[in-house]
Amino acid sequence: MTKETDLIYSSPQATVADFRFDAKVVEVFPDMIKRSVPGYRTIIDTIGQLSARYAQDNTNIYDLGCSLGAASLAMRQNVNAKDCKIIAIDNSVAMAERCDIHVNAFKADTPCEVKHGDILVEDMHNASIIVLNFTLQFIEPAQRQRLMTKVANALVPGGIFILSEKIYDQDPVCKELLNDLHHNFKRANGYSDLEIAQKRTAIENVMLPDTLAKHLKRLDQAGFKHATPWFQCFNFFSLLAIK
Ligand code: GEK
Repeated sequence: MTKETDLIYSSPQATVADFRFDAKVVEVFPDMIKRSVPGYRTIIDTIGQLSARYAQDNTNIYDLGCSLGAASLAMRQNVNAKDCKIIAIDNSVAMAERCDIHVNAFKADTPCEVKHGDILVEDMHNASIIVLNFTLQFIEPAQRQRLMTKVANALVPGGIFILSEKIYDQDPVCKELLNDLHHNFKRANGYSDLEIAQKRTAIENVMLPDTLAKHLKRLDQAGFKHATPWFQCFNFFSLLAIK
């Protein structure tokens, strides 16, 4: 795993280009996500715990938008069910290549196939667990309901879907406060105001958060019978839904 510090936005840039998951980001990704996403480690560890409980024999487990495979790895180390296969998918070549090296550097009974592909088009079936950890926010909003329905259809009965996202609050006062608390979190993790501002410019056309209510509505429309948020810190949350 790469140990580089994220300095991508530390110097002033004349024009800040839209954020991309390219080779430069791959190098600093573990540091970037740890310092930017409150609760990231808790969420990854809990995905591991849930995989011990929900993986069913002879099923697939999907990690959609896997980046460097932190969730795949947590699941690989915790799945007890027999003859499961983890399929980790990312549409960034740089991410998928590094993920393959990273995830498969560890020995475990459950195999992990890393695919370079678009989660909107890749086949999904016979799944007992599907993880979408901070990826839906990068999917075009018009495609999100279709993806939720595809996820629900791919799950076997009793299968679990874990969705983590940045959200925004409907109430403007609360929205502002949660944003502020998140910026304080980033400052406390060593990001300067310049880095925070430039990253925000880079990401604002690429990452489009929804409200929690919108996520729950989509899951309901997709046919999930049980859904609940299990984690929230500032404007970051994770929920689980069971078919
Ligand atoms: C983690 N889940 O560490 N198809 C496949 N991958 C995609 C698509 C798509 N259509 N769109 C975006 N991605 C990870 C973190 S990062 C979140 C996920 C973040 C991929 C994109 O290339 C990137 O690797 C990932 O989704 C989002 O648990 O950096 O905030």
